[in-house]
Amino acid sequence: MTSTTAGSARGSLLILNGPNLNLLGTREPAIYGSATLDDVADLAAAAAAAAGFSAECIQSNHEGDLVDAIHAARGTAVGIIINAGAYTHTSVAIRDALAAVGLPAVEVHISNVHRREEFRHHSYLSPVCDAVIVGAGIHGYELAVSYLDKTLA
Ligand code: CA2
Repeated sequence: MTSTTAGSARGSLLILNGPNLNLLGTREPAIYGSATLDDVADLAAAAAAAAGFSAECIQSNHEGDLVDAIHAARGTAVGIIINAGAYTHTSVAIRDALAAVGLPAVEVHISNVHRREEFRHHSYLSPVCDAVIVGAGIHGYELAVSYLDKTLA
């Protein structure tokens, strides 16, 4: 799933969502709430637009697609917001891609991963992200846009 808003003065934010996040709003509402991924894309795009950014929202269940999207952001985006889903806890490839492009990046998790199973407590991505937002529900995406709004020129 990909959606893109029209160009803006401050440039584009890449908003990346990883595996199974396409199921948002269909199952596990106690953990992930009832909003859908389209709702997340709309919310993030609206927050981006209010701050003068455009937004490209991409979801993929495939690690290599996420790596490709991060590479493509070099030269096209000014910042990255990433919820890599379960790849957060496994993917050296996504970590290396984020480090390689060197764009400001914010890691977002809808749930409070630290209140959940031990295997969710470690993120390969946090050390290469500028900020990490967990447990704020889908509001975390707006907080991530706000962080980039405040920290990007
Ligand atoms: O809390 C988050 O945002 C997570 O990144 C979500 C991932 C999970 O593996 C991470 O540990 C934390 C899982 C996304 C699965 O999304 C679903 C949504 C609705 C129904 C089923 C799965």
